[in-house]
Amino acid sequence: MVRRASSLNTQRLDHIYQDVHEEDAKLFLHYADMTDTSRLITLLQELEPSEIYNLAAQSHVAVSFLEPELTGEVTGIATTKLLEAVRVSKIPCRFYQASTSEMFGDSPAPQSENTEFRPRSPYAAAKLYSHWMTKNYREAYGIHASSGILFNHESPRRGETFVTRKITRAVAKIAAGMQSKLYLGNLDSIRDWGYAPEYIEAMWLMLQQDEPDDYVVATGTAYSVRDFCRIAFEQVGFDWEKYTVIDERYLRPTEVENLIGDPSKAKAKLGWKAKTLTPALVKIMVEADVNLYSK
Ligand code: F7E
Repeated sequence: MVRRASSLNTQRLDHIYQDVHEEDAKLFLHYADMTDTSRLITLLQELEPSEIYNLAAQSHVAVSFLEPELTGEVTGIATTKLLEAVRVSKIPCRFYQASTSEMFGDSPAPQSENTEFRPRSPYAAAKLYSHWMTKNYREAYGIHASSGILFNHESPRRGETFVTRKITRAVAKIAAGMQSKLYLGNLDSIRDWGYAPEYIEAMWLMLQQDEPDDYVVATGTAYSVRDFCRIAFEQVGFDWEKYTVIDERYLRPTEVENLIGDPSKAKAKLGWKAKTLTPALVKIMVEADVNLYSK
């Protein structure tokens, strides 16, 4: 599904279209907006999908403090609209909900499927609502609906305002002489950063199981924003401290300090394990941005 906008916003899918004749195409985009229940129903009736992946969200935690109501509509209520569309259309499809480690908030690490949820942002509260609604539709209506509680997952296609890509892009631009400083907020936050393509495989595996369930997907390792920054600058032989400046504008009203996942259940039940750990991920992302900006 793609939201209609007056300028194109599908750049991150362009590579899938390249050199493909229409008859060989495997990807089709359909105009729809998650807040439009009747469109969700007509689209489901038209396509009769076998699997639905709900990744739609206002997904930026800092922005959710500025737009809490919109975040609630799109990241929260819209999930119910989609689940209702599945229920009333009676199409026997499987449903994936993109839940998030942000739902754990300030619960002590490591966090697993049994950890208490203590959300610390409008984004996290909206995602937790969607998480519980997914579970409710599973139990109340027997829908094959699973939630993946994914910890941060990144790649060269990551949006430029999330901290990993902001750092790797700045490293590449500084190395190319196109930027002089990198302005960041809280360097102390600990995150469990994995490689997005592997996490997508875990999502797919959840929908291939006989029974729907909830799974934590993570590497189980911990790095601070400072660590990420240091490793990224090391890739181009620079000292991160010379280029990084703290800017209070990037601090959040409430912060999530410590997210480290316990992926034991995903390993035992899905046979899934992260292969790319944070230092290797940093390398992939810095290399991609260095290639981009050296052009
Ligand atoms: O922040 C700190 C910031 O925005 C990571 C989303 O995909 O993952 C993501 O949420 C940490 C935070 O991601 C800057 O305060 C410091 O502690 O990259 P982020 P996030 O908030 O962890 C989860 C799993 C999701 O579900 C979300 O949708 O880095 N930080 N300085 C900064 N963060 C940003 N964005 N920009 C800075 O300048």
